[in-house]
Amino acid sequence: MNTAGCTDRITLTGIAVTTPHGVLDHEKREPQRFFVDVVIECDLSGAGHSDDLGATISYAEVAQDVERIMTQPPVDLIETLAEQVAASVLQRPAAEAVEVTVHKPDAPAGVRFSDIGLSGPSVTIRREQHRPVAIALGANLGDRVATLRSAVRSLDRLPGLELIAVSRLFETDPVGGPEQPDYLNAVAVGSTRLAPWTLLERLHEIEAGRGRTREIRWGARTLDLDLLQVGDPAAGTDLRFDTPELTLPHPRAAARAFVLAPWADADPAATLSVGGAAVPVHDLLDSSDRSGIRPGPDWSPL
Ligand code: A4P
Ligand code: MG
Repeated sequence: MNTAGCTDRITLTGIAVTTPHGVLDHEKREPQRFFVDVVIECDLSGAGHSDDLGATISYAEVAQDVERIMTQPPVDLIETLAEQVAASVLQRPAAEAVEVTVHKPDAPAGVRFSDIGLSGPSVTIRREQHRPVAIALGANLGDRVATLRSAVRSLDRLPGLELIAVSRLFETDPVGGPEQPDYLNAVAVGSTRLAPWTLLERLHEIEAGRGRTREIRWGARTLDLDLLQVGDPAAGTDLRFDTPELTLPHPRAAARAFVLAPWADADPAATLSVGGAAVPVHDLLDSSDRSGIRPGPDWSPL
């Protein structure tokens, strides 16, 4: 696992809200000034090249969320407000990490603060994205075990992805496409800080590095890496996308034993969002056609 952070930033400085918060009774009645700074770490290269707001985070929306959180009924601590702002920013698919500072310049602290600049107490917190992720691996050309092993090694070294478990190998009959050799399939589960489109781009780079070409849909391949799911459907935090470039959850995962068998093996408690409901992957596997699925060679890739 590599934990290097993204260097791109979106910064909102000094969002000003006058509202009542504090431990003392009068602070809960009388509005006072708060200033909030938000620094979001996210990969801005896609937005920079496409000029597409959907590939970044709208700073206007973040600012409005900050104002909504700050104007909720009074709480005691600026720590509580900072935590809620951070959680709200991290709901955005592109956000890899966030730093939030809440200033309370007029806080009753029993001393006099300087009149210069923004003085007085503040708290600063930094929170990172940790979204569960499941990645399917498949190969049916070349030295399949060696390719899958080196793919797992590349995933394990990918900055922003932390692998937790990799399934056993399953030997599987090809589904769809032209006549082709049997596959070896596996699933890796972990947690990621990356935006799903950034992670998919990294998966495509790993495929390309193992000689993957794309001539025929569902044709034979040295390596296929698919994103099955990002986020946790049981907690209602799984990300949904419906574009040709990125569809989440993977539209064919729920019906394919060559995905479900290794997924349940890597994470026996996994659930998959099917029609908006979180369904145990084990149950999906039980009701799928498992006739073409056999144990593959032994391996311990991590
Ligand atoms: N794409 C959109 N969403 C995703 C996602 N969640 N994960 C786009 C991965 N890619 C996604 O993929 C085609 C396009 O889908 C890409 O541009 C990507 O941006 P691809 O890898 O070029 O082609 P593919 O894998 O042949 O297409 P597809 O439709 O994803 O195929 P499937 O459904 O993954 O099926 N039989 C056995 N036994 N074992 C297998 O592993 N694999 C397939 C491929 C067919 N039969 C198989 C197996
Ligand atoms: Mg694929």
